[in-house]
Amino acid sequence: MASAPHTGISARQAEAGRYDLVVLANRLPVDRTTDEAGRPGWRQSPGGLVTALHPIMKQRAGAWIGWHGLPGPAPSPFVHDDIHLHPIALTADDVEGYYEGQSNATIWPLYHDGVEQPVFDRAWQDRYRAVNLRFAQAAARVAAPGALVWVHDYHLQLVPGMLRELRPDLRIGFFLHIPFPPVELFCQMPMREEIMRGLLGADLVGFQHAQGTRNFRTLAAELLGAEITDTGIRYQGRDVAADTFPISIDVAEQQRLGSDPAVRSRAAQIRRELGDPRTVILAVDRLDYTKGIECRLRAYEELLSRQGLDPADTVLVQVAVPTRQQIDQYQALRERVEREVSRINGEHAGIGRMPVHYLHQSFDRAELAALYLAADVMAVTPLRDGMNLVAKEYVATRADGTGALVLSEFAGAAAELRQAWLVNPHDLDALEEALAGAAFADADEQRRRMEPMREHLRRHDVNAWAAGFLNRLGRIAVGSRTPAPQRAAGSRGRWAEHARGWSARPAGRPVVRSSSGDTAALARD
Ligand code: ADQ
Repeated sequence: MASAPHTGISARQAEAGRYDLVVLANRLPVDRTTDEAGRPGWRQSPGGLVTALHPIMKQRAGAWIGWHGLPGPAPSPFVHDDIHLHPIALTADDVEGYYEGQSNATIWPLYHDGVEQPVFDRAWQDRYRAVNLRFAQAAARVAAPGALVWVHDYHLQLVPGMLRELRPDLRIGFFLHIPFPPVELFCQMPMREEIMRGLLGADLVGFQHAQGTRNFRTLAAELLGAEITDTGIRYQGRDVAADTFPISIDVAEQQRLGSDPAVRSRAAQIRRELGDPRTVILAVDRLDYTKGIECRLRAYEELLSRQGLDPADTVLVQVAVPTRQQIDQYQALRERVEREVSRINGEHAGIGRMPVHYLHQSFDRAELAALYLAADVMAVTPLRDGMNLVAKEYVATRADGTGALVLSEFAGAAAELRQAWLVNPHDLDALEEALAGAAFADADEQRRRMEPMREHLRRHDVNAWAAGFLNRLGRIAVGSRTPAPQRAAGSRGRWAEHARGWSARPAGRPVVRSSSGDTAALARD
């Protein structure tokens, strides 16, 4: 089969629905780079999902559909590191409405216990529908007959239902990386039935935690009148399986980094640079209000004030990765955190020593691993978190079984890492007790707690997670084709109207397909 110049993707693959495995995620697994001569290129983005899916995507020549990260036209489909990438174009208005708005200012806070007030906006909802339809159409175009399609995360919850209408032959899986909320919270959502119908378009819906799976089943019954069966959910004549698939990390790679002499020597250097304190506490988060950074700082400050921890001999390293900086709530959080860090340092620092080191930066994997090795205590105390991979990375990196993990009960990881110092991060006393307990644990206690967690992770790494989901999806017989009852046209049925219009009118929109397999015009739909 001839490959198109520049892209490496054959024209048939790009145009005629040749892919047996298709992954959809908001972002492509690559980031834009520019070399020294100013030439643009791509680099694989760091992250477990890419690592987990890379071998299977390569083996099955799968396609990945996602946004390339910049507003404007999408690049043509191309191959990077053996993965076939199909960029989706987002306009500046799409980024504002679908991504920053509906995804990150409505759904994100609502699904995280409403720890910040979700903002509801009809224009954002329309953008969300339009962009979800664009993703669904792209998948409908490139998927082979009977292909397996895996849709990821809260940005794309309407896609399974839309895709089911466009391509009933496909086997569709959906995995939610963040928590799925209880009925009373979810029901605040103006698009609630529409989102549930979108998700129920999948054959298999996966969650991080059993609570999310239970919430989903309850909502399907209460909101849409679906029948709950032993095996899943029966809705409009189809069976939908819902189950728990806790995501994990690349354990082997993390262990390799933890034993790498260069990383170990960097860890020793970090401790020296911090002034060789008795206790180094580390926290690594995206600078997000769900991560519990402010509660943690408050607990730490109280411990210093009460001499529960010695300010002269304790350092907290707070790494806060910049994230979603266009959104008001994130800008406000950054200001509050930075003010609090200054206040603590103002009150407790001495000449040449600072109780809080605040790093608003990204690090490469090796530097992050060195930080994990340098830390006596890892504080992972989100107010709510789907899983939290940092907790797992810390445990896997500590090859000698030392270290102490303080972990929020409200992180998905707490269901697996039971030997951590589990804590309610809203309870200041409990948080202080857990931090002090972890800081003063002896090596025996550290090993007694860390070893079973390391063993658990060895058996449950990210490859096992991906294989578990895909095998389960592959075994599911595609649901019966009982036609869905026609809905009266109304705001909640709008995407279905769009999707029906599109499928009934395949030539209704000008589609530019060059012989090189350039589908960019389609992606800009
Ligand atoms: P996130 O909210 O982004 O993910 P998390 O699970 O903690 O949260 O993953 C963060 C990742 O970023 C980790 O792999 C970590 O190593 C990396 N990272 C953190 N700080 C960094 C830094 N300074 N530089 C470089 N890399 C850094 C969402 C959900 C989570 C869920 C994941 C995966 O919110 O609950 O665990 O998806 O499903």
